[in-house]
Amino acid sequence: MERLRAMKTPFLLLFLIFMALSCFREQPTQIDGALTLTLYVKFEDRFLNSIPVTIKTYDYNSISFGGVTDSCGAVFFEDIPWAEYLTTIKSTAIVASVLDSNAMDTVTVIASTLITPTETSINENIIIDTIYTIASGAQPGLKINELYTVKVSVICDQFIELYNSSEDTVYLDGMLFVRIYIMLEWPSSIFQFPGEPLIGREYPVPPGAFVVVAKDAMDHTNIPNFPLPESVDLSHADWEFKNSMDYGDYDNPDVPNLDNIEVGCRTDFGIGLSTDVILITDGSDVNYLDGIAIESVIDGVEYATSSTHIKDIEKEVDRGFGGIGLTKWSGQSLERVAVGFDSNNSTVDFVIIDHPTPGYQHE
Ligand SMILES: [Ca+2]
Ligand SMILES: [Ca+2]
Ligand SMILES: [Ca+2]
Ligand SMILES: [Ca+2]
Repeated sequence: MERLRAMKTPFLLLFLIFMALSCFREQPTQIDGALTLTLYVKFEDRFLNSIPVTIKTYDYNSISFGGVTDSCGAVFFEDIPWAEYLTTIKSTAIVASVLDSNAMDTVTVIASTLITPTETSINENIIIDTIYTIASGAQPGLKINELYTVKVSVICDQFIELYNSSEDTVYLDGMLFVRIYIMLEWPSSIFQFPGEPLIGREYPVPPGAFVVVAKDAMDHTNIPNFPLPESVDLSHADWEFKNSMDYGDYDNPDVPNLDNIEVGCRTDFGIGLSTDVILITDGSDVNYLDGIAIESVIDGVEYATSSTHIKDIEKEVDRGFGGIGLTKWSGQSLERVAVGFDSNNSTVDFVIIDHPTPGYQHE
């Protein structure tokens, strides 16, 4: 009994102090268990206003709180339990255009950040932190890492290289390669990996692995009567585009095929020499007649040689375009500046390299 009474008293005291302090919210509370969290939300160098922010802790039966950033880009959470919080953001935002310094673009920004209070800090009950959002589509995953499009001659030595920048194995089963004519509603070549989209597990790509998809998987440097040493040997590509309705389309028996799914299409996968948009999608939307669903897009890259090019794909997929200065027939290639690096803005994500690098990253 003695011990019970002794334990009850401090609890009662704490409760009374808590009640008293909660009447004066402007005073800092120093009670263990109360935290004041101020989060600033940024995209690139700009603070974002009117962005919904959710914080959630699993420490106390998974409690979550929501708020919206003010005109300074700040959101406040007061008197919340002292705990580790997962901060998540997914919202449309007005951000600076990458192609026109006087314009703004609407993009979807995302963030998923862990906020951990430290007991060693002087003001352990007050946390002020900045959440850096990224464009949706820039998170790690399967990336179009290189596009070798300009060729060295009329031969079909083009390829697209994928790279898995995530920490998880991804599966190519049922994924689509799509060439875009104008915007997602107008695809112009649609080829599919074998297997079941989303659930298939036949064609794994481990973390950090490259996948070379050739237009025609042959050694283009050593074609009888037409040797082109400056071209590229794609006879060991991982995959090749082969339209089974195009009997003239080369088929390397040792290299598996992606086949065309577009009714009536009898040509190989088209890759524009110096201007195009190439997408990889998860294959969940194969009804291409009403366009390609943006939710199914895993990665998309636009490229064009001219700086005055007008974009052909939604800025949600790629805010800019790479390839300014690419020269037809030069044998140059377009590769991400660093392996898998993706900010969803191909203007800065890609660089022109002198020679293609199928299956590896340029130095
Ligand atoms: Ca082919
Ligand atoms: Ca083949
Ligand atoms: Ca991307
Ligand atoms: Ca490469």
